Amino acid sequence: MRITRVTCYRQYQPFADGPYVLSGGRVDHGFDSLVVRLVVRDGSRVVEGWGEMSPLGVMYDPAFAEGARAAAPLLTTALLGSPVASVARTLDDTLKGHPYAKSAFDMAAWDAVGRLADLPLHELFGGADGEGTTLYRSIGRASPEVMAAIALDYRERGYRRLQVKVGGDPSADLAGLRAVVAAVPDAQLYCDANGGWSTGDARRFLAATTDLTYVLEQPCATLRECLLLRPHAARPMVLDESIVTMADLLQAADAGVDGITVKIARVGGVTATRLIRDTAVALGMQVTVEDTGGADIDTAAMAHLSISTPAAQRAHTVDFHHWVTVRNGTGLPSTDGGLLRPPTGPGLGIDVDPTVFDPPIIDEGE
Ligand code: 0XW
Ligand code: MG
Repeated sequence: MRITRVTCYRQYQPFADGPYVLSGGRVDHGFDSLVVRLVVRDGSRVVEGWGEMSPLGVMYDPAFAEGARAAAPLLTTALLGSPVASVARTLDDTLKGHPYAKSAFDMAAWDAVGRLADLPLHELFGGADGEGTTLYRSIGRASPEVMAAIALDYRERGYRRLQVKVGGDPSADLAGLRAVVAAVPDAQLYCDANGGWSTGDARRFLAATTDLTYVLEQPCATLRECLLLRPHAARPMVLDESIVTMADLLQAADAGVDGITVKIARVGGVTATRLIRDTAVALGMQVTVEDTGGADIDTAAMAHLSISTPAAQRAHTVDFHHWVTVRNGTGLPSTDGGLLRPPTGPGLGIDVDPTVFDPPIIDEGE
């Protein structure tokens, strides 16, 4: 079962709902995605596998689209002729670090493995627990009136859970949060500072919101600051940007962090995501599996990894194919009722039509 051809495409995916605004004045307008196709031969049988990775601009994680494209020729050369089963090892032996640059290749290998096994990926990852995974939408930083209007719009579109972006001036953050709560009092809320607060800012925000119910997400930039804050936050805390390695996960669990968000690109692909997810589950934590960006291909991967996470410990995920104005696959089930359902076909279970892309940036092998 060797990889015989590698093709890479670039797809720009503008946001459907306008600019995405995080703390610290960070803004982005779309995902700049790397799509990878691997052709795998098993005797006379030939299958294709697809993978996708997009960072959120250059300002969210230590990752950037140009970096992924720069690493792609090196990774392509290493994978050509190599066994699909050891893709993660081959990628790590070839390039130290740069997990995001490896993610689409690793995902494509898993799609191919699922097709060869004739099983949807969630069957290989623990089996489906439930019908679908609760979807949330992010409300970027804006005036309280605009944030309230966006919250109402998302609720009308069926999203039951909202992630309110905070992490700036705590009193402005508070005004935005209270406007969202007034507009949709029944929504389940996460306040995501994306690491924008000092420990002092976070403590001010926490003190001013003791009457509200929400989960606190990534309050400060470093793992150390978040863990120093942990005993002072009398509410659940989940970490996202700070969870990159298994060591980060273990440190967070030991300090009483309640949950993690595993982003497929951040940790380097589906292989590493599974390992971190399963360890977090064994540690009794709440787990979200999602990613930094992408469209249908990436959403399919999130759907399989999420539905195979035990429902009692699964938080939520995102439907990126509805965040952007372009598509790159067909076959994702409906998200009615605010649920991301997994495709049932083998591998990722979606069909990718390469004619939607511009000519490939890499096409090697036969
Ligand atoms: C909401 N997200 C999943 C989308 C962007 O990649 C950032 C991320 C977050 O948690 O802020
Ligand atoms: Mg987050």
